[in-house]
Amino acid sequence: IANQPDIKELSKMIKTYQLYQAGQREISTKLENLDAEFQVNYDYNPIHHMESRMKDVQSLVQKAERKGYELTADSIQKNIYDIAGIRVITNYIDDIYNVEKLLTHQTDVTLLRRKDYIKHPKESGYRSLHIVVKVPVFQASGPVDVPVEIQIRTVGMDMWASLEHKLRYKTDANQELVDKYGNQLKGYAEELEQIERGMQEIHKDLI
Ligand code: 0O2
Repeated sequence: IANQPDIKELSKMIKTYQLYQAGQREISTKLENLDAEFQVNYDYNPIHHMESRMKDVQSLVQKAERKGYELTADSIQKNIYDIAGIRVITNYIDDIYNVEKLLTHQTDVTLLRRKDYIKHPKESGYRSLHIVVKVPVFQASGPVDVPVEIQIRTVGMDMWASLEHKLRYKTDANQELVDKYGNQLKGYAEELEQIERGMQEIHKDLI
C-alpha cells in the first residue's frame, strides 16, 4: 500500500482496521466481564490491567515485507493476525492459563493459534502466552469473524519484556549494549519466574 497508493486497496484497508478494532473491543469487554465476575465470586482479580493497540501502518508494512506477503488488504487479512492486539497483565502465572481457558471456552470465541513462550521461553528469555482467537463482529450485512491477538503475561514478565524490548526489539539494537546486558537480562527472566512461582504459592496459602 505504501508503494502503490491504490484508492480501492486503501479503502479496503480502512474497513479492515475498523472491523478489527470492533473485534478488539468485543474481546476486551469479555475479559473485563470475566475479571468482574471473579471479583464478585472470589473477591480476587486475576487481571492486573490490560492494554489494547492497533498495529500501526508502518509496523504492518514492515512485517508484510519481512515475511514476503503481498501488500493488499486480502493478503494482510489472510496472513497477519496481530493487527488488533490486546495485552493482558495478570497477577500470577496460574491466572494466565485461567484467563485463557475462560475466554477460549466461550462459544463465540475460537482459538486459531497458540504460542506458549512460558513453557518454551524464547532464546532472549522472553516469556508470555500468545494466542490468536477469532470472534464474530456483527456488521449491518451480517457477522464477520475477526482475529485478535492476545498476549497474556504476569506483571513480572511484562516489566522484563518492556526493558528487554528497549534493549533490542525493533530498534537498531546497539550490539555493544546487547552483549553487555543480554545474558544478565536472560538470567533475570529465570529469577523472576522463580520469584513469581514462590509468591503464587504464598498467595494460594492465603486464600
Ligand atoms: P508489536 O508492535 O509489539 O506488536 P507472527 O505474528 O507469529 O507471525 P512474530 O512476529 O514472529 O510473527 O510473532 P512472535 O515473535 O510470536 O510475537 C511478536 C511479539 O511478541 C512482538 O511484537 C513483541 O511484542 C513480543 N516479543 C516476541 N519476542 C520478544 C522478545 O524476545 N523480547 C520482547 N521484549 N518481546 C518479544 P512486535 O513485533 O514488537 O510488535
